[in-house]
Amino acid sequence: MVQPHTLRGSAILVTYDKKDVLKEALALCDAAGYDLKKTLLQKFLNRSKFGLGEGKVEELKELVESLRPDVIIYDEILRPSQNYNLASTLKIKILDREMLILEIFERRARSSESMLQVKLAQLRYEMSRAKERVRLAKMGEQPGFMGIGKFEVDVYYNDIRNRMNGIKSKLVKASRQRELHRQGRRRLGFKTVSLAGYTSAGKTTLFNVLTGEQKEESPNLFTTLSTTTRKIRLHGLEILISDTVGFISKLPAYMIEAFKSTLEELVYTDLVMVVIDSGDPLPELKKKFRSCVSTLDEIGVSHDRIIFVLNKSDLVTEEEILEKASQLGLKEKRKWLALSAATGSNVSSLKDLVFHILEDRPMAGGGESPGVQEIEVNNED
Ligand SMILES: Nc1nc2c(ncn2[C@@H]2O[C@H](COP(=O)(O)OP(=O)(O)OP(=O)(O)O)[C@@H](O)[C@H]2O)c(=O)[nH]1
Ligand SMILES: [Mg+2]
Repeated sequence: MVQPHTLRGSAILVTYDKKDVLKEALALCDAAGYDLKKTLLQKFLNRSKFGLGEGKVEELKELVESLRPDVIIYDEILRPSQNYNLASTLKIKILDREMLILEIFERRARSSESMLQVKLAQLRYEMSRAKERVRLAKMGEQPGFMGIGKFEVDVYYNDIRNRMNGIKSKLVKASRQRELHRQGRRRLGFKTVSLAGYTSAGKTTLFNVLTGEQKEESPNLFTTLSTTTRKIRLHGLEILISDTVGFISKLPAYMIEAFKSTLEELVYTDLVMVVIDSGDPLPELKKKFRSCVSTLDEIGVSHDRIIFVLNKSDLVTEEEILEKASQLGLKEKRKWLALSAATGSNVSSLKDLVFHILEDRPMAGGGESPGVQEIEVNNED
């Protein structure tokens, strides 16, 4: 199902003067649906008052006046006071990296659970800003911050908290439902495999190849936001395989927290396949790799249950792949292999590897009955 690519508005992008960062920022703007009128490249985006240096703010002001974009996209996480200073000086809405990612998530969410997760992340973002507003109002520094007085700020703050609690309890229910599903699968003796990795690494493409599915794959970031699970048979072994939401660098902890019930699947799975885009240049590859490993650590996935799949081998030579694997430290201590989900090359080796690992391993959480039956394994709405 291809989404109509509706535009959300026009924007000026402010990002770092680094090739890989720029590339990702452009892809994020595209995924969020912004038409870029201009890109401003900077060495530093975290100066105290505006994020930008004051001279650059002047330059930006002129650009805003001549190009009249709907928003400024600021590819760094801004403190509420920095956001406020920029917005009030430039008289335009500022979307920082967090807000931009949230807009993409909002656009992409399909299942009721992922919609709730996005809503929760948005409220958390609001909450961190509201806290700052309350703090400033209490200090009497900015009593009319964004036109809101102290009393209203407190009311607003409580309102956000109540809405968050409402959503959290719905998510807890969804999470319990998942736990029941998991128990059911364990009782039936299924082993489970999950696909994880940086956004656009090719997880869904590989999922489709392994399952014969036709889930949406695209060069856009965050194509997949909800988990899909399918049953496959590997050399006679019944396995449940799940496709999951992609990771991205600088994803704040609260966003990981909001997607926890989806990402939780990775903790309870027998094997996690981390898909890596081996077509990426080395610095980008390393950055994404680190971001995946740290997200997996944060969720609590143990290293011995991870294998690394260097995907898109059709885009690079064999020597390059070996060099990249060695640069990532995979050759010494990790299980890994290279393949191309697009051409199908070496996918059979992956199947063999997964089969051997799962066959030898006692299952996560026990359960011995191999009485396989048809069960509902699709978590999507
Ligand atoms: N050349 C090449 N392209 C690939 C390969 N695998 C995937 N792609 C392309 O990479 C892009 C991203 O693929 P997806 O499968 O949507 O990636 P994903 O990891 O599921 O991404 P998200 O759902 O956004 O996290 C698509 O344009 C795919 O066609 C491959 O082996 N070779
Ligand atoms: Mg996907």
